[in-house]
Amino acid sequence: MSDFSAIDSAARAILRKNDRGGYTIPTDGLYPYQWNWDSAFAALGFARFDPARAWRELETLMAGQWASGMVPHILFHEPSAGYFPGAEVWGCEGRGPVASSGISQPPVAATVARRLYGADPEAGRAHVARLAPRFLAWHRWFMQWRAEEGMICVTHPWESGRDNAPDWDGAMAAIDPAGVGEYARRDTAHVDPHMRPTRADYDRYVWLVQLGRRLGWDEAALRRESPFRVADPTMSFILLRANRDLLALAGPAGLSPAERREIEGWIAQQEAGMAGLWNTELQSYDAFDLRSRRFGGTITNAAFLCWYAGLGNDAMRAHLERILARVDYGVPSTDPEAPQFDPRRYWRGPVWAIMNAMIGIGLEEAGLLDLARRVRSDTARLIAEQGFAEYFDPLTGAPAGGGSFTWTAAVWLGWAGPGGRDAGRRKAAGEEG
Ligand code: 9WN
Repeated sequence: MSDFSAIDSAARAILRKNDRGGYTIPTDGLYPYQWNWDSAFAALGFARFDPARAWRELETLMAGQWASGMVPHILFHEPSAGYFPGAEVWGCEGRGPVASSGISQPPVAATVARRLYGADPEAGRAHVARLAPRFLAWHRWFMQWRAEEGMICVTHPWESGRDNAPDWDGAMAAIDPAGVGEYARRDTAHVDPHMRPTRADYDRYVWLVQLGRRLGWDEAALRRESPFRVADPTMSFILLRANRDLLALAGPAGLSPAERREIEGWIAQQEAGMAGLWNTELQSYDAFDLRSRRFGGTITNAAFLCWYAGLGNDAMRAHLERILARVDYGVPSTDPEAPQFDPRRYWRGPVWAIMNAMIGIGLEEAGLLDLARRVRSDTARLIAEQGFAEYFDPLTGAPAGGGSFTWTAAVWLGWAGPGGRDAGRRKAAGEEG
């Protein structure tokens, strides 16, 4: 299909259809609530045709912030029977202004806010002034509770946003989920179970939620007691990028000199900490299990977020070239040469448009234009040929997971499609977006 304006309209229609009035659900049925990083990407899509709605998306997300600064990974605005685990399982009543989960997700929001602001500084000024103190408190929460040796860790695979990536296999195997009890998954009623995490994964996901609940979602207790504490390349690279973008917004947002120095300190701490994510054996960035002091041992698409954080190198470029040469559609979530590679199972092989967008943006900024073009055109081709799937098989392009997916539509509008290319900059220059 080469009628790009028809694809643009279809993408807009998906955002409108998934709009629940101020927040956007990822897709109807499978994910009926507001998810954290999904919302940030939704804003990127809305920015193309309704900037006010884009800002609203970020504002409803940040309105769910806890007093600790944490911004939950799910905000359960309206009850729904379609998803497990719901608010009653998390046990976070009264912790935040909106019913929510007890963990966070990669902080993409400040980066999106910078892009929205760049597209129209005049309209954006009041929004960044309101939002930046919230971003600051959220990033501070990460630095206080999740920074270990300058790396940013997750306390649940769901927090990384890459639920069943091989990165967590070692830490997950160390959990004995005995006593987790009976529970009924809802995801496999919506999607082919072969495209979803396994039962063994789910037992441990639920076990970790029960642990967090038992510990009252107390971060100090989690740091002391949870067997699952893994330094995550997604979280580390995305937060570093978000800190740089927040610093860039400091002027218009009216952050104080002390607050700017605080952000600069975080950036320095994170830059130094990245060495801890470098697996010399693999010659790649990798997840690092802080309990066992072992690397994950597999290259995932998260490692290729290094350029997005301003930290790429030749070894990572060589890995990306090697991996792209093995698939028709990049970037697979797991190295196709690794034994864990499974082209249809969620984060163990499939291509995800949002990861491609961040990888591609980083490559463009680093001047690796051929690679950036390949990642962008593969993403555009997948969407044009297969529609707005949650994820795609990197070997055949076949759509997988949920359909009519918000972030896939948003990535088309905001980055992969012809209109998304440099939309922010063109708008700022007074041209059509
Ligand atoms: C758990 C909503 C979310 C994404 C995650 C993706 C998936 C949830 C699930 O869906 O996770 O948070 O139930 O599988 O892995 O990245 O934010 O789209």
